[in-house]
Amino acid sequence: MLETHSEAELLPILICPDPKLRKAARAVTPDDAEELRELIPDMFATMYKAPGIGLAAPQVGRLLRVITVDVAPNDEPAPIALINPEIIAKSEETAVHQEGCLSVPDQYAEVTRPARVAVRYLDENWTKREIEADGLLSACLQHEIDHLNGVLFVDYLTPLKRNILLRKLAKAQKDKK
Ligand code: K2U
Ligand code: ZN
Repeated sequence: MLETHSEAELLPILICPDPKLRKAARAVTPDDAEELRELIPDMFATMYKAPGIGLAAPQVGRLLRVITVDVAPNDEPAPIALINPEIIAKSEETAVHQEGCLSVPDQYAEVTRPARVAVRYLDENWTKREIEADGLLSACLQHEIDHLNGVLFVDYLTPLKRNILLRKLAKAQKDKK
């Protein structure tokens, strides 16, 4: 029987300092529709398995401007796929969140970002949407959109803190081998 739908598969997550994490991703075009039909479910499966509350395509080696988030407010799953997301407004007010990153495993640090953002994007049905976010969703959207521009949360730390964190990561990666 012809397989009409393939199960989502888990994708390998690139680990810092993989150079691909530092490249800017290109905008998605309608020509990418076919590839996205597989990539988006694969990104959700990979994100939930990690577990994570967000994932950006460059983290699984695809330099496309696509992110998936699910900050699961009060544990109700709330999966959102955002294609070509753009921050179109951000608050003056800032907020501090403890951030982690699936590409910087087991390292956490406080990051200060605008408290609220408005994001314009295309959803997986290519419908133009706009969301306003605060709290963890706001931090997560900014964190994932940073990934599309080759920016990692460690870039917001002081050079001293960043070096300590990246040295701990490198040691942990070596000890795993
Ligand atoms: O690597 C990623 O992009 C997933 C990030 C998402 C995140 C963004 C902002 C603040 C926290 C996390 C995480 O690794 S997902 C794991 C996680 C979940 C909740 C809090 C901290 C880390
Ligand atoms: Zn990340």
